[in-house]
Amino acid sequence: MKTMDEARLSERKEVLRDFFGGADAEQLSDEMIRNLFQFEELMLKYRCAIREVTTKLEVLNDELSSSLAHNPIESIQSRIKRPYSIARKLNDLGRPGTVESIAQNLNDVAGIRVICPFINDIYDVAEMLLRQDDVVLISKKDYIRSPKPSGYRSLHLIIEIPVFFSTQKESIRVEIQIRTVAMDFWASLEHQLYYKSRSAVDADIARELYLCAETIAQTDQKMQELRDRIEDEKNKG
Ligand code: 0O2
Repeated sequence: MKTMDEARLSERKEVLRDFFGGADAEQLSDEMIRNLFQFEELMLKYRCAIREVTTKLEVLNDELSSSLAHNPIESIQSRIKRPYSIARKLNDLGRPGTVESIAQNLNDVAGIRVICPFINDIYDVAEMLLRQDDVVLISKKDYIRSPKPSGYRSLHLIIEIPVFFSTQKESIRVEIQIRTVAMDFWASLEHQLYYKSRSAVDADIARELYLCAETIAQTDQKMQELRDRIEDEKNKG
């Protein structure tokens, strides 16, 4: 008996062959169509995982906003890595460029960015998310306590969560970057200006960007202190 995937594959094969193959449709092998189909299925799993983690974060934000008297999450963004970036990363890692290899070797196909108002919110959100018993922490990199040489700051978590489908449950990996509005401002601009095009000749620019990151970090720290003072005053009064 055909599995559900095989049945769906044969149902869609001819249409996909026409769509991608054009006039040379016959040259599009069954294997290529199968890979395309499997890739699409895998991306669907990552999209479902993003939806689950985003819901968890939104629930936490609602709950914490009543106890903390402010929203610890300013915004949540997400993305699925594009096919070209996936292929390039596998190639850089020296891993096979196959669909199986994506799930085995990449942790950041599903990416979520959480933007918080204050530094302490980052750790509150991370702690509460990781306390949930279906969330498994795979790795944690604290680039806030130990910033990257570029000046980049963020808390990075790789987690695994179960996603329930009609016939099975699968553990899917998601990368979560948590940072303040100020850290995000720096990282977004530095990403556009410099991150992907570093070279030895522009050390001056790297230095300037690093100094901007330091200034922003001091401002973040000051904002946290001001908030703590305001909270203390409120609690006293
Ligand atoms: P993109 O285009 O943002 O997706 P990894 O690359 O994840 O396998 P590593 O070293 O474990 O390897 O990752 P790391 O250092 O934790 O950083 C991963 C992501 O953090 C990057 O993804 C960037 O989004 C961000 N990042 C890291 N360093 C910097 C930096 O100096 N500046 C900025 N702006 N962002 C940084 P990608 O896939 O490299 O890029």
